[in-house]
Amino acid sequence: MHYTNLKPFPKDFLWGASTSAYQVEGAWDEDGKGKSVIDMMEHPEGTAGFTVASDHYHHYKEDIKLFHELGLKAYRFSIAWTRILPEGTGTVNEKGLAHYERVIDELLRYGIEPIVTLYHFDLPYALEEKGGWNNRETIDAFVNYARILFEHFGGKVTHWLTINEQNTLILHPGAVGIPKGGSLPSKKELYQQNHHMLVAQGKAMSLCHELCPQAKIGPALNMTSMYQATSKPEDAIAAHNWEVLRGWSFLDLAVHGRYNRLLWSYLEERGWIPAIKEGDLLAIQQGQPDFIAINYYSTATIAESTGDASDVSPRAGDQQIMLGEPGVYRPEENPYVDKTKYGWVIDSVGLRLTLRKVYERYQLPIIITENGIGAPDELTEDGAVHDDYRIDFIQAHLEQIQWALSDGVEVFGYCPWAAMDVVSTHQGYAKRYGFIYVNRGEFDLKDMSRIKKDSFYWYQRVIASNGNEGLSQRT
Ligand code: BGP
Repeated sequence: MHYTNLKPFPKDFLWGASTSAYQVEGAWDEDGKGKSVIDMMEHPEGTAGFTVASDHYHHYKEDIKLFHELGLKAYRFSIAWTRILPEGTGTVNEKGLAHYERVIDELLRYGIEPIVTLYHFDLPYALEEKGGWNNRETIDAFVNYARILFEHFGGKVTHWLTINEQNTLILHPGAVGIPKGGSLPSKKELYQQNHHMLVAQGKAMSLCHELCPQAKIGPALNMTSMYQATSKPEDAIAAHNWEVLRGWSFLDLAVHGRYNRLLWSYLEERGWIPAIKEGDLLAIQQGQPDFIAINYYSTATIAESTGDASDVSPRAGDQQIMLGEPGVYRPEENPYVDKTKYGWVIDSVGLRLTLRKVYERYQLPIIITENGIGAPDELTEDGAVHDDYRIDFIQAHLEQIQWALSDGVEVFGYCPWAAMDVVSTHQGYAKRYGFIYVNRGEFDLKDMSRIKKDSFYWYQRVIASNGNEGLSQRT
C-alpha cells in the first residue's frame, strides 16, 4: 500500500534503546549477587565472558547522562533476579534493590522512562539446580520475585516486560549457553518449561495489575515473518507451520490464553503435550497483557520439508538463523535481502509486515524492544566510530515503522538494541550493537571509556525532531 502522506510519529513516541543486565552490568558477584545460569554456562572459547561486561553497574551514572544527551525518552533494561534474590527465593538482598532504585531514580531525574524486563535469560542458578523451569516451583519463585519488584518499584515504573524472548529460550536454548558439561533439555522438557513460564507470566501480569494499577505490562517475544520460498502451495503450508510454531503459538497463549490448535497437534503427534494442572489455563487467561513488545531482527524464508535430516541446516541455528525440522519446514535463502556478517537477514520491510500481522491478530499497542545490527565496530585513529551501516539499518527500519503507523498499526515506542555496546549473547565483544562504543577488547579491558559513535549523533537528531529529520520521507 502506498500513501501520499505518511503519518508522523506520535508526539509522545517512546524513543528509546535497550540493554539486558547480564550483557551490560558486569559486577557479576558484587554486593551479594547470586550466580545465574549465565554465570555457570559454557560459552564459546575465545569470546569475552559476562563477568565485567560493560561495567554499567559501576558506570550507570555516566551512562545515563549519555543516554540523556542522546535524547532517550525511554531506557529498556532488565533487573538481574540474582541481585534481588541471590538464591532465586528467600531473603531479599537489600543492596540489589538499592542499586536498581538508584538506576531508576537517575533515569527519572533526566526524564527517561524506565522500561523494566523482569527476566532476561538469567535464571538464578540455585533454581536451575532444582530443575529450573522444569520444576513447577519456579513458577512461584518468579511470581514472588515479580511481587518484590512491583511492591518496591511499582510507583516509579510504568512499563514492565515479563520474560525476554520466551520463544528463543524454548526453540534455541543453546543460543543462551550450554550447561557446563551438560546437554540441552529435550523437546518434551522444553515444552513443559514453556507451559510453566506461561503460567508464571500470566500470574505476574495479573499481580502487576493488582499492585500497580497505573502500570502496563506485556510479553517480549522475538517476532518475525516467514516468506514462502516459492508459490508452491506446500511451501506456503511450511511457512505457515513455522510462523505459528515460532511466533503465534507463544503470543496466542500470552494474549488469548489458549493453546494454538496447530501447536497442540504438533505436540500431540510427538508426545510432547505438557502436564497441565487445574487452574493453569485460568492463570494464563487471567493475565492480560496491556501491550505487546517485539524484538525484531530479520525475516526467514521457508520451503516444504523434504522429511529427512537434510532439512536441518548444517550451521547450528540461533535466534535468527532458522534450523529446519523434518516434517515441518526447511530454511531457504532469500535472494532479495542482504545479510549481516553473522548471517542474519537484513529486512526492514519485514518489520512493517510483522507489525501489521501482530497488530491485526491481537489489536494491542506494540513497542519494539529490540532491533539492530551487530558489527565489529572499529575505533578509528580520529577517535570516532564510523558506523554508517548502523545508521542505514536503523534508518530503514524507522522508515518502515512510519509506513506501519500509516497502515494504522499502533506503535508507541522503539528501543533498538543496544543503548551502548554490550557482550553479545554468544559472540563476545567482536559483535557490537550500541550507539555508544565501550573501549574494551575481547579480553583486554583497556580504559572502558565511552565513545559516541556516528550513529549516536544521527539518532540524537532523529529523536530531537521526533522523526522528522534523519529519515527520508518517501511516500
Ligand atoms: C536477542 C536477545 C538480546 C541480544 C540480541 C542480539 O535475541 O534478546 O539479549 O543478545 O538478541 O543477539 P546477539 O548478541 O546474539 O547478536
